[in-house]
Amino acid sequence: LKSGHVPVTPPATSPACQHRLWSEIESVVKQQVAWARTGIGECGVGWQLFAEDGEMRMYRREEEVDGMAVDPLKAVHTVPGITGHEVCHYFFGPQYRYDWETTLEQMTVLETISEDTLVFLQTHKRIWPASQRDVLFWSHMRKLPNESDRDGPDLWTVVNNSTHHPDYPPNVGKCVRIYLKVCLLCQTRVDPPKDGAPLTRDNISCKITYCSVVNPGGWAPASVLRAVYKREYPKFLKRFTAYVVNQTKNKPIMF
Ligand code: 18C
Repeated sequence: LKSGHVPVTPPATSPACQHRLWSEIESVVKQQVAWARTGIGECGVGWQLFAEDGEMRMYRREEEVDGMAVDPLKAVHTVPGITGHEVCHYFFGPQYRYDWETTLEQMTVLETISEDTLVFLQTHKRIWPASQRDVLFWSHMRKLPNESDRDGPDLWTVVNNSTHHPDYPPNVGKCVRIYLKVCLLCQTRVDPPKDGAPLTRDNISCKITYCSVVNPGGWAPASVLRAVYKREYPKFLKRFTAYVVNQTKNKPIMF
């Protein structure tokens, strides 16, 4: 993405704009999309490549808060045959989550703010000897108009951000609450057939950027956490994108 071509404050057209969380959703989405659009070499911070597989590259920065690793992650990937709208649709939709999220134990939708904005409570598999983790977050999916090419496909994003819920306070049961900020940003590329033939999935690809910061919320040795990151993030992005390719291969293209 070239800087300056996409508005970082798209028009607030979602019905969720009536909700108490709306101003936070607006500001976090704006900030996270701008951050996802900043290239690896552009921001003056030292990213370290830690995983590479075909088109996929994963970078992290080692950061600690109170001795706990909270390493920011940035991953980029290009996947043929799918659109940004499709990638965001399967990442956002609760009905698909158990299909691709391998660390998930249980997922509940606590609140439906609107069709593009949900509040989730999830428990994840335990890593011995640490305590099991849970996470409570709002999730918002949004189309960002393609300002650089008005006839080109729109960009799509899903932003997940930790929040509170009075009925589900943190750290009361067996789980330690983790805190996260996640942004998935997707740009569809179209390479139209030269002979004017109809567009097929062979003519499209999706550039995916995935950024996350996860605070483990309680004691977890940095070396174990970093080993978990290194194993789980590449596994997630490869498995999830293969899932989207598989789900969409015989369906009409959803731009
Ligand atoms: O973004 C992703 N998924 C979204 C939809 O679910 C959403 C949620 C993310 C939750 C991420 C936190 C997962 C904690 C998992 C605990 C580890 C389980 C390992 C089980 C091994 C059998 O945004 C995709 C998320 C991809 C997740 C990659 C793993 C991230 C690891 C984070 C570690 C957190 C601390 C765990 C404490 C462990 C102590 C050693």
